[in-house]
Amino acid sequence: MPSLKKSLLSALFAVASLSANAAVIDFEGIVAADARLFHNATTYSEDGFALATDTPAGFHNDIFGSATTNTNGSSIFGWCARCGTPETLTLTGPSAFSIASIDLGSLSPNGAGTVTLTGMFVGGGEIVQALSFGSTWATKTLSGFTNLSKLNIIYTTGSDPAMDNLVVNASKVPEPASLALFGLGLGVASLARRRARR
Ligand SMILES: [Ca+2]
Ligand SMILES: [Ca+2]
Repeated sequence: MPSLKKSLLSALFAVASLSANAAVIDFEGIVAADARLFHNATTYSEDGFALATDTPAGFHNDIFGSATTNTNGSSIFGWCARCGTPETLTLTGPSAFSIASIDLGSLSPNGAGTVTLTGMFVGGGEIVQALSFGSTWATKTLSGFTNLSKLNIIYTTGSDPAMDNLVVNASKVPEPASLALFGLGLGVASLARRRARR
């Protein structure tokens, strides 16, 4: 009975997706359109994720409102406008997490350069990807950045990097009710399999 099996499977996937926490870190909601706030911040939190810098106050780690500088029309996070050395931003989640994409651009109409992402896997090891940025904002799709304990976002070359819309997904410890449902689903699925074999 393939259609029953299919619907059972999709029900299972629906239950499984309850244990994931998808979010977009978009830096909205705390800055007026014409403001430049969060100046020289060292930590920022959104959707259960935290962004920290290894560079103390004195550099630019700002959320810029949509009407300032070279934004994408919304609030963005710009950093390291005048760093002499690379600055590392570190993203951590409420648990192991993945990141599917990030928007990169430049604060300045003439800014361009390279940002390197290094994802640290929960079980050890890392994945590294260098991404170019320029005055035109672009979405960078990432592959393999899953099951991470943290993500380093490092400005490596150029000037005035900025980012927005980090599409992240953190695994969450399933609640007992979800676990019970999941177990029930498994039982029904194996029953259906047994029936189908007859
Ligand atoms: Ca958000
Ligand atoms: Ca934004």
